[in-house]
Amino acid sequence: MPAILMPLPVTHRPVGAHVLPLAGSRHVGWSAVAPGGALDDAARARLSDRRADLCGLTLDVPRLMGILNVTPDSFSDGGLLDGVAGALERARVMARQADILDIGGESTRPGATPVPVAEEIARTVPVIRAIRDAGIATPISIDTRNAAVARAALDAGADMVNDVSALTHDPDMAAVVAEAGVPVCLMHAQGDPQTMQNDPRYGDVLAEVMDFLAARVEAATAAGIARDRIVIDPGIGFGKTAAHNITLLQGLAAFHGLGLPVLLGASRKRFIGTITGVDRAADRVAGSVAVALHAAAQGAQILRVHDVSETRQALSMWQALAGDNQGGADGA
Ligand code: HH2
Repeated sequence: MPAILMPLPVTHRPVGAHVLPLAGSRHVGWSAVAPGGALDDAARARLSDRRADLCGLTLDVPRLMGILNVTPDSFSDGGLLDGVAGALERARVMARQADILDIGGESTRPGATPVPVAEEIARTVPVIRAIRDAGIATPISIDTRNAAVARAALDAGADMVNDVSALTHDPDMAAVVAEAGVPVCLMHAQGDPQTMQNDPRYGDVLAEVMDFLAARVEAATAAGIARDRIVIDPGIGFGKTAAHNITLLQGLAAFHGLGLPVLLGASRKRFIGTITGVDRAADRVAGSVAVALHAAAQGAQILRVHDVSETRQALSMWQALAGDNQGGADGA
């Protein structure tokens, strides 16, 4: 693995000779005057180039992925939705401000027990069908590690797959994604949900997570998944201590070096409780919004959140303050 390139993100500054867009962002640039030598053209392009559209969405502004868990046991919103009608109502509200709806039928919180595939399909597919039957056209991602669930969800109207195992859990998953020609999010996790928070360890968490994602991107493309349909995610909270999560968030911009859109899911997670002392996951909204704004300022393209309307409000203000850097003159 070559040395990690750490672009220094800058906002409030027009793009010009010395400030290039970070990963195609309209709001975030990076200083291309590298201390200690020039970057080669390929590395510069990977850090700056505009990412391919995802599910019809341009990725030059941060996009919100609203979480719709149809599970009895998710860590913060499990058991809240009353059947298909309840989930549809929540989807209708979320779709007013979310760019993508992420529907999950299996909790992957620390200590969660796996759900039989038939049960996961029975939880998610009727909700996806109901959303489509109601004429809600917002792109839907299916949050699953299982190929049969992904296939059933795509047949019912889902548009992309969000796999927290980065195609390692089910040997058939890569083929399902490749055949369907849909985007996929590859997320890093250390261990599986049941045991992942039992003393997670890394030598260099940022380098190891980047190495893992680079290898999974290679495996996905080798399985026939187009590179421009792959999204990467450092997997906040998946086999990580609060200190590991903070290191990954501080270094988030480095992930743009892989040349792919970055998704971040930190919403209401335990490390926010550890740092703030807020015990109840549903009360961690303000902390979650702070992390979302930090991720936006690091050029993350997709923010996976429970509290769509609060995050949208904060993001709208951040976007107004950050300005639109595209096509501006040099900042001199
Ligand atoms: N986090 C969770 C689930 N899916 N997918 C991606 N890509 N990134 C994440 O960080 C991520 C994810 C866990 O959060 P949640 O869905 O709220 O809880 P649960 O797994 O208990 O349903």
